[in-house]
Amino acid sequence: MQQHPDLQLDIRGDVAIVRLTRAAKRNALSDALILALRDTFDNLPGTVRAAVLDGEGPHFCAGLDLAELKERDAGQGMQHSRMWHAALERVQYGPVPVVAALHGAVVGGGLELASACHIRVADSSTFYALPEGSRGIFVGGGGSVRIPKLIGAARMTDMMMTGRVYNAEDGERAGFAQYLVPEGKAFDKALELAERIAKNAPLTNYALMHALPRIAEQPADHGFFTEALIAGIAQAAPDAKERVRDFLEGRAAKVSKQ
Ligand code: 1HE
Repeated sequence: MQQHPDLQLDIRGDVAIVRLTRAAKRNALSDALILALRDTFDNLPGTVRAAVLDGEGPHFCAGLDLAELKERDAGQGMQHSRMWHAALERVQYGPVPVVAALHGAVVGGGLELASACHIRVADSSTFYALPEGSRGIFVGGGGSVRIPKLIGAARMTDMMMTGRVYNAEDGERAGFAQYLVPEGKAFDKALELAERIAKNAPLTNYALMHALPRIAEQPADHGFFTEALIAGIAQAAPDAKERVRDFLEGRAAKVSKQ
């Protein structure tokens, strides 16, 4: 696979570290970079069990590369949005769970990218905004589907209508991130979590990535049925039987207060 100059892939054991390396442009996402993200998640080595997504420099991502926002007709605009959808779909429903390490600006398409990840770790420098509202455009990278699931449609409406910016603390309370850490510590925490996630039974991670969000969209009756199917599949795996035996025979860690 041809590596894009603004995207770096490092493999550390069973964790892939995917880093946006366009700090001079605040990691703004050009079309080529979006396609490189798609290809990277599509082609992760089979040994990888989890990934960290990070951004070089003081900001995670400034969103769409506004320099490329040229005159498009309605059809081209729709196709452009669909290209983002396809790429971020490979992040959310790709081969492995993705932990985003957030810092500085997580704005516009950068927030859409972060919301396609499974876990978000934010350091105290993080801020969240959707400047599309004031740029006369709309989200196009799946933000209207994913962001309300994190913070609710009312907060997203407010952000886009009024230009409201959430700081790291308010953002964590609102639901953007599951973890809030001191400045400069997001990557370390994200890597620690990814290494922990990589040790899970692959089928459990698969169920969390692929079944849980779909069950959450289903009517309750369908959801219960889908849950039963995936629960049956997961517990039948030899890996699950071994892990339960390890606990019963005193070889596995108990659940304990952190
Ligand atoms: C960019 C971009 C960009 C920076 N596209 N070039 N996103 C936005 O509307 C956010 C626009 N960016 C900003 O508000 C600020 O740049 C930041 C708050 C992210 C960072 O501020 P700062 O002071 O650290 O950096 P800067 O001086 O503003 O930017 C440094 C350089 O990056 C500068 O270029 P230079 O050649 O003058 O050095 C900026 O022009 C450039 N830059 N952000 C292009 N976004 C699927 S649809 C999604 C729709 C959206 O994402 S819309 C929201 C776009």
